[in-house]
Amino acid sequence: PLEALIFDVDGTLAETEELHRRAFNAAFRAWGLPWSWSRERYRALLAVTGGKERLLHFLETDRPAAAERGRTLVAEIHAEKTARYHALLAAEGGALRPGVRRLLGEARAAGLRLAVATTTTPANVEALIRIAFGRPATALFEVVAAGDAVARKKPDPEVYRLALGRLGLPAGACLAFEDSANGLKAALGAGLATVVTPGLYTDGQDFVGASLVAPSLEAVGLGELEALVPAQ
Ligand code: XBP
Ligand code: MG
Repeated sequence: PLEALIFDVDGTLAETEELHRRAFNAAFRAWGLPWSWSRERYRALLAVTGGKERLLHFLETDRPAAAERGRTLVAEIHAEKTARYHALLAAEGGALRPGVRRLLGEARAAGLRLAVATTTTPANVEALIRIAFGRPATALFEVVAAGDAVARKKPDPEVYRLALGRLGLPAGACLAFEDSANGLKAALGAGLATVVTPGLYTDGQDFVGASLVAPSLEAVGLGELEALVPAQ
């Protein structure tokens, strides 16, 4: 039976990728770098998960001269980007995707356990949850498996395995929630039945293997979710 729900953050709880993109561009400007990622460009860049990994990939493929300073430059720009992202979240609010707040409430009321498995940093999870719920992330999610806690980011299943280990549950007792093909691959790789709600940057991707694909969680109820995992 269903015992826990494990949520991706970016794109799934909230449409944060546009804020991430703008935060990257603001960080480039702050560093005097004449780089700017358009929405179209960012859509392609999202194939590389993890902000630091994405930036390194951009340097290696587009800016070989800067790539020589590689990881140091990436760490510096990324720290600036994280600060800009927090400022954007604070200024514009962390609007949750439709159905997210209601489903989390229903799940808690039904005694389900809640976890997060994300590529972004714990600080970014904390910032979003505090702004959206007015509470610390740990007040809502028993387990937060995030970013650099694993060696290999999504689509590798490691972050989902970490979440399952911390919950102390088998994959068959849990459901994953994702918005992207990379996230879905990670969840499936850990043996999890997965609900996909494609978002602004992930619509049109390949979601084969998902247990349910819905435009959002707005019309998704707990009963429907319970039927997606084995009864025994
Ligand atoms: C989201 C990501 C993250 C964010 C940026 O992937 O790839 O990198 O874009 O966050 P998922 P950081 O939703 O599959 O976890 O810059 O903090 O990495
Ligand atoms: Mg995502």
